[in-house]
Amino acid sequence: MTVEELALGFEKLLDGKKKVTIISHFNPDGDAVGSSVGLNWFLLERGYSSCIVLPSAAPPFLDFLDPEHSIIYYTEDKKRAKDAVNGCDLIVCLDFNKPGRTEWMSDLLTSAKADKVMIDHHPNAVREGFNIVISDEDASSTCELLFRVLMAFRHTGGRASSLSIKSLSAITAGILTDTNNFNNSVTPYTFNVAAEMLKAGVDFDFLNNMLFKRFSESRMRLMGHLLKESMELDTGTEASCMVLTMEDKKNYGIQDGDSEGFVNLPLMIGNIEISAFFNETEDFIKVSLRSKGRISVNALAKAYFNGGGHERAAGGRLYIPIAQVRDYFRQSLEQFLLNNR
Ligand SMILES: [Mn+2]
Repeated sequence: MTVEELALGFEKLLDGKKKVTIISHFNPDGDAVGSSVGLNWFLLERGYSSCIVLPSAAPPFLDFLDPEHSIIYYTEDKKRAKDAVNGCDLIVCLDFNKPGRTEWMSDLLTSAKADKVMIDHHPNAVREGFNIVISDEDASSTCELLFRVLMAFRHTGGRASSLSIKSLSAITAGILTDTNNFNNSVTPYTFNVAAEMLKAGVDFDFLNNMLFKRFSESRMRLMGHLLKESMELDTGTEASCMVLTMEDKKNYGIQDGDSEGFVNLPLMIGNIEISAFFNETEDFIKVSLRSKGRISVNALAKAYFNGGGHERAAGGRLYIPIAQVRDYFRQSLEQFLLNNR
């Protein structure tokens, strides 16, 4: 079935529902928050009692998408989160392909009695337990896919202007962050959507400033430190390896979300094809992998880093001492390149 046909099924399923709860993934990013907020406004404006539940906090730079602080974070208010998930008649899951991506909310989500819809752009969506799964790997972002879905609704008649600016802005924010400002995963349709957003009055200057130009001085200094002291390049495997330790974070006084985007920097170097970024936390090492396209970091993350994602952007976790990370990465990558020639 096409996205448009599935969208009509979703619209029909919405008919007769009153309470909708929107859920996105653990460690929510711009696409997760943008799609959730965009759909939430769409539903609220059409008379639904709708709310958003996220498993964990969003990074502070996304605060502007939720100025009224209406998002329920499971980590902050378990009771309200549980009531919202158990007390609704429809759950819409955005920007994740399996319940496990909600971490500690996974059981809550799977055992909830409500009808369930998934809208997502990650590969290999798990369909079990969902009434409708709208999954499109070719979409740049869940926000782009959500927009396509809403435009297919009879109710909107394919007019972007039938959505409020609040809704359109949030959706645009997710497209901008997931494509890194139209740098990756874009298709002709992505630019069609951008054109529609502009025509409808979305303020791109404002979004650009809010999303990409509000970093702290300490984050910038830390970036310099990592590029100078931590980034190691291997011309053989054409890979870069960068490690952010807890000590670095303490020294520079930065929060966890502040290192967002660091992994993309080494790919600006001509002969670097893969970039790996390791972020030490209390419980594990957070792994981010990026590729210019020749090598699938999704497969690499699955094989060696307890994770997955997209062809060019993936992530995972390691449970080894931080001092062993560089060796582990080098060995895994060499093995992977041997196996995937
Ligand atoms: Mn996404």
